[in-house]
Amino acid sequence: MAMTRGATSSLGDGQIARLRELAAQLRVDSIRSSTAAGSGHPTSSLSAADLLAVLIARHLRYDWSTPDNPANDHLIFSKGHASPLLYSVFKAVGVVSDDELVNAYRRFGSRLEGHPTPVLPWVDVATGSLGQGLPVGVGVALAGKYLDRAPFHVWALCGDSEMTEGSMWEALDKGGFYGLGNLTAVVDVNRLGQRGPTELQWDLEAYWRRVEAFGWRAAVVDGHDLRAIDEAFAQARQADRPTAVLARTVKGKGVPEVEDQPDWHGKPLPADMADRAVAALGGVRQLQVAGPMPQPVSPAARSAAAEPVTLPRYGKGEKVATRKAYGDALVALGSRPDVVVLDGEVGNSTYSDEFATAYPDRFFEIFIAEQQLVAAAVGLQVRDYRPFASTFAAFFSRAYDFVRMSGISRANIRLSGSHAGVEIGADGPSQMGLEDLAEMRAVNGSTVLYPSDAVSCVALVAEMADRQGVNYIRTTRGAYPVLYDNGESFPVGGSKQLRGSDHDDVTLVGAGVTVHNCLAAADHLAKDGLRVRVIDLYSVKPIDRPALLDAAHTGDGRLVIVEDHYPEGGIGEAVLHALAGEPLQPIHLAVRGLPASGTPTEQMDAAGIGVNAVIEAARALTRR
Ligand SMILES: Cc1ncc(C[n+]2csc(CCOP(=O)(O)OP(=O)(O)O)c2C)c(N)n1
Repeated sequence: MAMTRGATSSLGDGQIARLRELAAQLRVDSIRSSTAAGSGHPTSSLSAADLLAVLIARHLRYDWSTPDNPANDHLIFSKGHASPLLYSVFKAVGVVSDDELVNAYRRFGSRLEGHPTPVLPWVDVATGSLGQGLPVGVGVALAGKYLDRAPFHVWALCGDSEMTEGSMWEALDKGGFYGLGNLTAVVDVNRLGQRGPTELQWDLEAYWRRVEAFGWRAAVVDGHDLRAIDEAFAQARQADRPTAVLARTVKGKGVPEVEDQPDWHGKPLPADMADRAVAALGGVRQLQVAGPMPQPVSPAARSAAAEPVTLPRYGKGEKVATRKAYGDALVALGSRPDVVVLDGEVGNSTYSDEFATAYPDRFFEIFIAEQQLVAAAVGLQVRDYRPFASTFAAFFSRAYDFVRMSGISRANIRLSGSHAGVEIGADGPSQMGLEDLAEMRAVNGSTVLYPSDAVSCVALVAEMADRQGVNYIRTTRGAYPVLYDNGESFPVGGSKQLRGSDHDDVTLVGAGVTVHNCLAAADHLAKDGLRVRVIDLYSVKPIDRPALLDAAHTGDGRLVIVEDHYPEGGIGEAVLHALAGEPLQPIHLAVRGLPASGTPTEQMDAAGIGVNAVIEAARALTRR
């Protein structure tokens, strides 16, 4: 393991003195803001102050007056709890005032939230759930290297305890695989985590071996040696593979009373201690730093003109799986140069491989790394691409914290979960998405769609392309008849009435595969003389309350809701919530208990969501 010593850094003594002053200001402001707020993480900020001083003054190419300049570098605080340092950086570059920093940080209504979010125009994504910033940085760097082909660089500040998150190693793996020379992880190895020493403490050699094994360059530096940091960053920018700057630092550096002390994580300095520390650091400063500006770029991909999207067409009655229609729709959307597709090594099951064949330059195989799959999508949308990421519905649960944080990031992403429910049949419960609707419905600002046929599926995939927020579409493994005419519209928030009149006795509400069970049941019940309405609830969130209300009023509140999902948080609860306060006679058919293997029909019958169960439920309601 070789240490970067700073021997080739061009920094003269005057520049070093100015950087020292800047670092002192970042320390002073981190202390003042957190002490004034009465909360925050000053010691986590102090350890990285020298790293950030050198970065913003000398290496981060950023036009602070135009945060949406596509040529800007990206700065991601993966250790988002070091927000006092980030906001002190924003003061030092002149975009946040000293008054706001000290008097608004962590206060109610302030944009300087406890952990950074994109309400601040210089923040790409929300961080604070550790292990997310670097994986998102991989997505941003993928866009830079393969799509924009622009010279911007991505810098991610990471904590050393954060490095034990598996998602960080998913990011290191994919950063190495894709040769992301435009990505640098700056690891603040300050030996301490939240409750005490980290797993590797100051074993820099172990970090070095690990990151090199993942195909990264490792630069080991004393994280308080400004020349060494400068040299490491300069080399990182020139590298043809990603760099991890492994910086040996001291937590609380600059305040001897707390330096390298275990009990100071996440604690502001008391006022008297803060006063002493600020005085010892040379007092309050109002330095402004002007770092390097980006070179203008014209991103390659976006200069290509979009051709009109022509959605695939299907014959009514033809049996087509919605997962296949999803793949077909992606290919159609590929005429838009901003559409990109990511896969979790199941592209031949989700049919995203159709896009891979048609548009290999805009397809990213993330392999079996679902956290990185979602994070890469988030990173790509930072660069204004429209990512579609797909895997089995069940496996998004591995990445759920990334989906949750996407909601906080106000990220515009599109997720497709295939192989939903017991309908998948023989593979058994490990492969069945039975919780995904609940997971996705719970995300801030999400949209949840569940088409029953190929025509509605392609229409909804097209709708998703232009929607904001976290958009989820659930697809089915098996092939079922096409129900709709090509070109029919499926607005998000709507539903379709497939059977019924103004005088129905009972309404059957299904979505996805259970729509087909409802239709078969309705046809059977009609022979008994029952007037049955069938609603295809293809938009689970937002939900079509007027249509449900009308059904409830028409049928005296008699509703059979059928879903291939556990009862908690699925379609039944969505419908009942939408109709809260209405006089209802609902029967909620959902998967209860643990399925095993079998044919799709056996599975649905055993779970009590098959055709016979729907018929029985409707009869039970109308007999009352
Ligand atoms: C996923 C996740 N788990 C736990 C936490 C709680 N937490 C906040 S900071 C921290 C310690 C981080 O230590 P390190 O990465 O070494 O950063 P440092 O503060 O030492 O610079 C923990 C456990 C979190 N924010 N996110």
